[in-house]
Parts: sequence; structure tokens; C-alpha cells
Amino acid sequence: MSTAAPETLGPALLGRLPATVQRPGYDRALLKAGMAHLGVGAFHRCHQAEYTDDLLARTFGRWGVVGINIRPPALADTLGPQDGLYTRLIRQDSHVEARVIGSIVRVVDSQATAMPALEVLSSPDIEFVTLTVTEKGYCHVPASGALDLDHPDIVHDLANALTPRSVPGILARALEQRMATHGRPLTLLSCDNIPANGTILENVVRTFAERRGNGLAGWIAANAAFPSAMVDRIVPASTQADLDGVEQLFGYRDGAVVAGEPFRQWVIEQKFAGRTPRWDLVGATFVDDVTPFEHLKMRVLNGAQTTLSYLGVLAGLEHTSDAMADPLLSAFVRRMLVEETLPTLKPVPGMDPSAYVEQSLGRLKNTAIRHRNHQIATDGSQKIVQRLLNPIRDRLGEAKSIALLSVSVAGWMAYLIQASSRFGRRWPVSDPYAGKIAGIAEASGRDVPALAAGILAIDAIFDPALAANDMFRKAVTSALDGLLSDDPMATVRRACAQPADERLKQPARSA
Ligand code: CS2
Repeated sequence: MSTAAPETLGPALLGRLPATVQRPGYDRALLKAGMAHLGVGAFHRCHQAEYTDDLLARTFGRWGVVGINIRPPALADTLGPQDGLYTRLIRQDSHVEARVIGSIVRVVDSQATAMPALEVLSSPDIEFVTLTVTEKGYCHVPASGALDLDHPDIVHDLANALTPRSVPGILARALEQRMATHGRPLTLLSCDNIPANGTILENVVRTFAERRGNGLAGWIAANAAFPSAMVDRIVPASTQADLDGVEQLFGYRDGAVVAGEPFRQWVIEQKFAGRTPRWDLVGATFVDDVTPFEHLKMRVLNGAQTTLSYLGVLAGLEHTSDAMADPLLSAFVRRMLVEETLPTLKPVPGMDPSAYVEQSLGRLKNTAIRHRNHQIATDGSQKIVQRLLNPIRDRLGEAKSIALLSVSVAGWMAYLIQASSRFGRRWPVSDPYAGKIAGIAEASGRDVPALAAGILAIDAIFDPALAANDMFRKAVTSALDGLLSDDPMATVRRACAQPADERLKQPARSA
């Protein structure tokens, strides 16, 4: 019996998909590209591209997406051969729902040089750009939000503005080309989890523009907009099992499958430079101020993920859902959020923060979402400011306990320290500050106060006032001591067992 190889997803297969797979609700052949997206990873495919697909099905318009990657992976290996089509799975425990998304009309690889990206971004047809380039893509100093002038790509781009490598350098150059040719406005919408993401993007691009000294900064101020946004959906990196699953369940091959949870949210600051895709018609919310939403999401959902990732790895657990299934870790993270994080949140229009905590914890239990703790632990130096340190600073400002949040910060330190050779390279890590922290571990050895002091002195992460706070230093140092011991979970157990009112007395004691 001969078994033909399954067909690969592409336009020719759209009309013949199994009935259980939803397909684009519009004629894709008529779709024109009106916006670009920088950083086509799993998150974009499962979030903004899905909203756009919804929008095109509701009100067909000019908003096809050109997907651009300036870093690996090469889109020519995944979405390219499929004409931008891919299967988006939504998974909740044993339930799976499949849909082919059609909003990405073209993909462009620009890893070797920025020229292909610049050609798209400077085109008069492109009126809107969205970005998911990860926290470190902005090349900013996490503690201050300013452009990192020591970053090698920034050093390069400031000297070679016409051949940029970094996201800020590429965007500044594209805007310069727009100014010099057609002069049409552009909205640039950051969809990464950094605080005030639009403001940070604007700052880093403006720093470049000002150095050009050719009127670019003024042109950008008048013709570009950088709204901030809060984006949310848990979408782990796709695995071979996701690809194989589509083949087994639906009978076709798809090299760009993406799998996420049912929940999704997108809150966008309404500050646009020209025509705007009406994502508000399909579930997104346009608001005047994103700040309360972004604080809620980054401190609660992301704060919980980060905490579970570090403590989860230290406990030998693989995924977020494994950490949530651990009674100690789930109790710890709930107490941390309820007792320490929640009181730092400002009222959020239309949302109840306590209910949001419970909903977030529920989402993290989803066993079908195989979100690896090591994936979330990646680039922690770029994440802990907004997820942990900002709430800590707010708590300290009100002389409130930070005992539980400090265990999470110490978890991040312990994770990087144990990846150093001095501590047996327990796992491979990826973080721009991994080398620096390994150096501190080499120099300090098992001297935990020296280790903690060395890391707290990294002022790109810890602003000096916070690093000097006695209560914070003591809490982090003591938690780090425990987490580096043979029984790291004893520290978590102790922190959890201490009654809240005793923790609340802590500031008074150390004052
Ligand atoms: C995660 C986020 O890897 C990470 O840092 O915390 O990607 C998270 O899953 C999303 O922000 C959820 O919206």
C-alpha cells in the first residue's frame, strides 16, 4: 500500500481543508498589504495576526500584513513556502480548535542586511507598523528606558546610519527615507512587554533621529505616532509535536503551526498618525491611557509566570503548568500576587484586579500549554524591572512588606548564578547579563552577601536607590542564600508559612 506524503498548507489547499478547520472569512486573493509587522514569531501569529484576520472577515480593507524578520528564524523556511498561511491552534487542556489565518500576505527576510526591511517600511503603501521584537530588541537600559549607547548594535548604527542592524536604527532610517521620498505618516505600535512600550520606542528612535541633525526628529514628531499597548495571550514557542499534531489531526503538513490559550486581550492607546486598522471592532480596546492595564498584566500575569519559571526550574519542574500543579509553588505565587502585588495596582477601567488574579492563575494551570520554564526564564534581566522591581519599589514607598516578591527576584539571581561554571553549569541560559552575572559568581564563589551585592550593583537593572534600600537588600540576600542551598524549596515554604501580618511588620523592624 502506498501512502502519499501529506500536502503542505498553501492557497491551493484552502478550499479543501477539513470542515473542522476554520478558514479565512474573506477573499485573500484581493488582500493588499497596508501594514508591516517586525518580528514574526509565535506570539504575533497567535495574537495580532489573528485580530487582523478577524477584522478582515468583518470589514474587508487594505490591512494585509507584510511580515518581516530581521533576526532568525528565516521566514523563507516556514511561512514563505505557505504564502503566509498557517494553522493557529487554541488549546485548553484536552480541547483543540484549529483555524487557518490569512492576514499575513507576504514575508520578508532581512537578517543579512536591513535593506529588504527598509524597502517595506519606507514604502508609501505601508501606513502602520506593529512590532514584537522581544524586550531586548529595543536596546534600552531596562532600569531607565534610555537607549543603551554602549550596545554594540547601537554603536554600529550610530556610526553607520544607512546600514543599520538594530530595531531603533532600522526604524529611524525607514522614517528618514519616508521623509525624503513621499512624506506619508506612520504609526509604530510596540506589542512587547516593556513598560510604556510606545514611549520607550519613541525615545530610542528619537535619539537616533536627533543625531542625524537633518530635521528628522522634527519630522517624526509631526508625522509618526508611537502608541503604547498591552498585549496578552500565552503562546509558547511551537514544537515539533505541534506540527505533527496538525498532520495527525487534519491530514496536512504545516511548518508554521502556532498554539496558544483561549484568552486574548489587546489594549491600545489611541494615538495614531493616520489610518488605523479598526481592531476595536473585533475585541481590542482603544483607550487614552494604557498604563493601568499594562501594570496589571505585567505585574500579575507576567510576574506570576516569571516567579513560577525561576522557582519551577529550582524545583526541577519543566513547564508553568507543572509549577502550578505543585501545591507549594501555586500557594506561594497566589500569596505573592494577592498580598504584595495587588495593592500596588491602580484602578483599571472595567476590570476587577482581584478577579484578574484568579483568572490569571487559572490560565497558568492549562495543561495543554507546554510553556517551558526555561523559555520564560530567558532574558530575565529585561523582564524583572516591570514584573517584580516596579511593584517592589511601590511597596517600599509605602513601607509595606516585600518578602515574597524578593524571593522571586532572588530566584532570578539563583537561576543565573547556578548556570555559571562555579556552580556546575546546571542549565544553559540566554540573557544579555548572563556573562556579567557568571563573572560575579566566579569572583564571589559561595559568599552569598557578595553575590547579592555584586548583582544588585548592576545599575542597568537595579536603580541605585532601590539597590541601596536596606530592607530590599536583606530580603533578597537571605532568600538567595536559601535558594542556593540544597533545599531551595525550604525558603519558599518558610516565606509562605510566615503569616502575612508578621511579614507586614518587617519594614518596621528593619527601619
Ligand atoms: C512570557 C510572555 O516568555 C515570557 O516572558 O512571560 O511571553 C507571556 O506568555 C505573554 O506576555 C502573555 O501575554
